[in-house]
This record gives sequence, structure tokens and C-alpha cells, in this order.
Amino acid sequence: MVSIVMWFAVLVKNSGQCFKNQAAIDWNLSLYILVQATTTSLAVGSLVWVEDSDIAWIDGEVMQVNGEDIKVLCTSGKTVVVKASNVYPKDAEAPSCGVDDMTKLAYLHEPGILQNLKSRYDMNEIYAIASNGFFQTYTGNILIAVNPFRKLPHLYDSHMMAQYKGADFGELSPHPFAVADAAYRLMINEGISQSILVSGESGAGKTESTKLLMQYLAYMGGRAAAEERTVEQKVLESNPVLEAFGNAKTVRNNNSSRFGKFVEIQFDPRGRISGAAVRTYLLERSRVCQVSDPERNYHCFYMLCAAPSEDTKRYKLGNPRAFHYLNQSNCYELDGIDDSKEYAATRRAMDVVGISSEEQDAIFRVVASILHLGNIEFAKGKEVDSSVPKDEKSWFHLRTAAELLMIVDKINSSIGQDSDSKFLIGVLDIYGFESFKTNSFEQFCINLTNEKLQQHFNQHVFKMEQEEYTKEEINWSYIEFVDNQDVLDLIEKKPGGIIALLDEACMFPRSTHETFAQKLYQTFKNHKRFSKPKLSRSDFTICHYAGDVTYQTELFLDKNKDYVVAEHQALLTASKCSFVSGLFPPLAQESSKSSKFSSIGSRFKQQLLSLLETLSSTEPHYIRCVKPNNLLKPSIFENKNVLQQLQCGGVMEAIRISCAGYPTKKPFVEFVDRFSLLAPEVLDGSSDEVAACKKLLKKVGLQGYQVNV
Ligand code: AD9
Ligand code: MG
Repeated sequence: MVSIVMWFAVLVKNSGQCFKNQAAIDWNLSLYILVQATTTSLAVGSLVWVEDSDIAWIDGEVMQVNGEDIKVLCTSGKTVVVKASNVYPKDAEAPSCGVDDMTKLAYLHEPGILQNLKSRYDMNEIYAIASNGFFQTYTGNILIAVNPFRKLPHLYDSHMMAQYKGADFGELSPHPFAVADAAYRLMINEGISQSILVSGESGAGKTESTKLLMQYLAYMGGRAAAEERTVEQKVLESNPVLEAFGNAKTVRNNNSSRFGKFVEIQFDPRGRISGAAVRTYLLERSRVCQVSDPERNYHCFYMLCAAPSEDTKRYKLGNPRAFHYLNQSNCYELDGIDDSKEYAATRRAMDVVGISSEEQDAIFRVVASILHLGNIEFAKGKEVDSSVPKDEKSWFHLRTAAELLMIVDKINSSIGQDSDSKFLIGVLDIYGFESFKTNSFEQFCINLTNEKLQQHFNQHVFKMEQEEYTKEEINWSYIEFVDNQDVLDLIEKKPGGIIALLDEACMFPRSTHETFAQKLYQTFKNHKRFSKPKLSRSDFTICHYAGDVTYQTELFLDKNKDYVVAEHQALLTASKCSFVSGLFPPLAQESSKSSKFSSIGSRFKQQLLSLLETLSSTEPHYIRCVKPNNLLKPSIFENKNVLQQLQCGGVMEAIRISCAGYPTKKPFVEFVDRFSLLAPEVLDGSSDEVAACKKLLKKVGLQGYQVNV
């Protein structure tokens, strides 16, 4: 095996491009030179990118070089003078349709990546890979998926699945099927469990991508023609059930998942699906009794109101406008969605998943009773301006409805888990990093999740890369990555982290959000990831890996408490309906006070810990979904918006990581093709590209390279 590592500066004057590079190794079979662009020297006529306040980056041509000051004529017609360090070379040879793998870009920088995604998106090529040049599989790579906001059925039909089945990596365009296929094959060939982590902001396409992955895995691991409902059918049908009870229209997405989920698909040694389990995380409870225009409550409420008359009579329901929990918002219908059809579809899916009609009835009875309870409360709420009883009740309703998601347990027991299974592929559909005008406890938990996953990602990518260098015996200094352990400590350290302090505050009857905030200010006044915004008495700011977020503590205490008032519990337990009485099993008699106290924050932290444990025993694959605009419309690609998401999703960080190594690979033959004009004689009479490369590099007088044979 031949590996060469070198530092070189190549000047290609006649193509108008100049760059200084650090470089290179090969693969034992496919000979590669890996090139890292470090700095740029610019000449008049060079095509470049410069920053632009409206569209993030704009291209142009260098008109004049005056020391550090570069004068550029932009394609908009404007002339600007910018510092050389802010000018990036533009690849004049980049194909107009873009490249499917970012590492094929001659320059791996922000404007290049953005331009590439945009030109692909314009042609409905919504997928691309930001790969780490070293990996020949999808692992450690990121599939970037830009939401098309239009149906592209040809991309996902069974013909497509058949094409991806067993296709070599890189042979076909990037696609979630290719990721699922790579995961499946790695699991079969190497016997290692896999996970696919899908992230992105609300409406970016996580749930749709997750469903595609599940569809492909069900296709690969399906059994031939079984008479019974097969496990894979149940796995697929669990989606509409989960969405009915856990999804709602929000301003960001008409079908927004208000919970995180981890679907674990288990396989037998022959690669057939043998079981599955769905774990869910942190349902947004407040939506049940509080929804603002133009959002909707959970889909199930509207579906039930639109059910056939025998059902609406039984549940004493009718027009959704009659219910306080629904009429706080003026939005009842969704474009293109017929709630009565959705109701029938949900019932069918519940049948497939294995929920009996009695159980279904019990579930919908609870859904209906929530609507009725909401109305009782409304009558009282008008007179009483003290909010105490209202809140207690609210929490009871929330809890009731939130527990509805415990149909999940039902789904799990009905799909059947295979506890003997050694291999699994987990698919994680989790809320992305969130930073709004006001950020409450939900955002705090969501961002904690993302910090955890980011750390997992960094560690993985770094480890892989550094191991690869070591294996190739390449001299290279280990790069430090931005470790976010300090943010994680700030939030979840026990004792003394924010969650622990919040739990403490929740246990003291006299604490308020203000006393809680004061405690935070005192405790973390010197923490570099924590700050108190000026002019605020109860907000706090955390410096997350994806940016600063200021949280409003007002509802933190209420939202963190997780208990049912004793009288309510007694009432429910007495219910004749076993489903209802089973919702809140009575606690063991006089269990100790501390174990009685349970907090959402701590429970969530525990859940995350166990998720991360599962993930760390798997080989991870990443899909980053990107929402190209906030109008939810096709064909609109907003540069700044997309860039921000690439940053929050850690894509830029991953690229920074690869740039710190050797990101760009060029086969020796291409390298010789491109640069032999600097010393054409190196090719004389030789078909050995490696030798030609070495000669070429020597000829142009490069310093500081090494060749390992
Ligand atoms: V949220 O965090 O749950 O609010 P998601 O899950 O990221 O969000 P979702 O998958 O629900 O977003 O996608 C939002 C909408 O974008 C879908 O309802 C589709 O209308 C649209 N979408 C997403 N991906 C695709 C796709 N591959 N093809 C066509 C898509 N449309
Ligand atoms: Mg979703």
C-alpha cells in the first residue's frame, strides 16, 4: 500500500485559480490524493465568493488586488472591496447541476456547500452527502435532505427500493434508501447494530424521512406472504396511530410531531424483522388545553368530532367549535385533509397494530372526555380569576391526555418485541435545536437532547477520522474539537446542575420562578456557558453549541412537576373502565416522600441517558433535514435560512472537523491530469500515476511532505 502525505502549494495561473494545499493519502485500491485547502491567494480574474447581507454569499470576479484589499465585481453588478481573508475561491469547473457528494467539490467551504445544495434543489435533487473523505460507506457521513414541499413519488416507489437494494455505495444518488441499505448491510455483514439519527428543525422533513427509512427496512426485512399481519406491517401502521395522538398543526408544520421517537426494529440472524419497539420522548402536554391561532390541538380531537354519527353520538361530540380546547384557535380544518377519512384510517391502523375494538373505544372515550372536561373548566374559569384551581385541573387534563400516548405501550406489546434479537436498527426522529422569541421548558429539554446528540456525533466522527489516520500511518496532530461537555454539566450535573436546582425548587412549596432564577444566577455566575440577560429578572441564557438561547423561567416549575392530585387519582382509579383506571396506578402506600416526587426534567434526563446508551452500542448514520423556507412552499431556497440550519445541525461543524483533517480526495490520476501542466515531463513514458505524482510534487519544489510505502 502506498500512502503519501505532503504539504504543497500549487499555482495554476492559467485557470485563474491559486491555492495552497496540505495533502494526501491514497486508498490501497482506489488511489487517492486527499487535499486540504488552507489559504487562498488571489489574482485578478479569479472567480470568488464574498459575503452578502441579503443572500449570505454572492459570486464575482476579482478586479484588483491591493495587498489585503480585494476589489470584486459581483454578479449583482455591485463592486465591493473586501479583505482577502473573507474571499473564498469559486470552482469554475463545478458542474451546474452540482455534485452529489460535497467532498467532490474542489473547495469545501460555506459558499461552495450552499451553492451546491441550491443548484441541486433547483433540479429537484433534494439529497446530498456531506461525507468525510475517508469513508466508503455512509457511516460517519451526513445525508442532507432538503424538503421539496412537493410530492416526488417517483423517488420513493418500489422500483426505487429495488434499485437501492444491494447497490454499491455511491453508485446511485444519495437517498434515505441508500442510508437504510448501508445500515442493513453493515448489520448483516458485520453483525453490528445500527442507528439512523434524523434531525432538523420543525417542518424540515424528519418524520417523512423516518417513514421512508422504515419503509425500506420493512421491504428488506419483510417475510414473504404471511397470512397473519406481519410485524413489518404493524411497524409501518404504528405511524398513523402515533401521528393521530401526537401530531398537530403548528405554525411551522401542518403535521408537527409534538414528541420525539426512537423506533427500534429487531432482526433475526437472517436479516428478517423479528420484532420492534417504539420509544417516545416528551410529548408537549400543554397543547391539550392551550392552543393559539392558527395552530390546532392534536389531530385525534378533530378526527373524533368528524367521526360517523353513531360514534359522535356515543361520545356526545359534534362541532369542534363547541369545545373550549379547540375553539381557542380559529383553525379547525387543514388544507387537503379530511378528518373523517383520517378517523377511519386511524381506526384501521389501530386494528392492524392490534388494538382491540374495546380498547379503541376506551381510548376515544378518554379523548372525548378531555373535550368535555375542558368545557366544564371554561364555565368556572370565567368567574374565578385566581388561577390556582385552574392550573391544578389543567395539569390533571394534561396528564390524562399525555398518558394517552401510552398507546405506545399497547403498540409495543402488540407488535411484539424480540428480546433474543441481537441486531437492531434504530431510527430516531427527534426535534431539532430550537430557539424562539420565547423559550420555555420544552425548548430547554429539546436543546438538551440536541446537545447530547451533538456530543455523540462529534465523538464518533472524530474517533473515526483519527483512527483512520493512525491506520494509514499518517503524521498528523490530533485536533481538538469543541467539546460541549461543559454545557451538559451545566444542565444535568447532579447535584448542582440546572435540572437538579429546578427539582429542588419544585419541592419547596414557597419557591417561585423568580427564586429559582436567582438561585441559577448565584450558582452559575462564573460559568462561561451561562449568563443573565441584562434587564431581566428571571430569564437565563445558555450558550449552546448551535448558538445562544434565552429561556423564560415563568412556567419552568409548573411544567417540571409531574404528579396527579390525590383526589383525581382516586376518582380515576375508581373508573369502571379498566383503561382509564389503569392510566394512573396508585402509588405504593406511603411510599417515601422523595420517591413520590417525580419531575419531568429528571425523567427526561434518564430517558436520554438510556437512549444514548443504546445509541453508543450502534454504528450511527446521520440524516440532517433542512427546511428551505418558512412558507412551506416548493422552489424557494433561502440561503441564510439554510445556512443557519446547517450550522445548528452541526453540518458546518462536521465540515470544520473534516477540514481540520484532509477532506478533499482526488484520485492520483485526476491529480496528475489537473496539475501535470505544471511539469508535463513527469508523465513521460510512465503509466504509474503515483510515481508521476511524486515527481510532479518534487518538480514544483514542495516542502514538507512524506511518502509512506
Ligand atoms: V416536526 O419537528 O415533527 O414539526 P418534521 O417531522 O421535521 O417536523 P415532516 O416530516 O412532518 O417534518 O415534514 C413536513 C412536511 O413537509 C410534510 O408534511 C410534507 O408535506 C413535506 N415533506 C417533507 N419531506 C418530504 C419529502 N421527502 N417529499 C415531499 C415532503 N414532501
Ligand atoms: Mg415530525
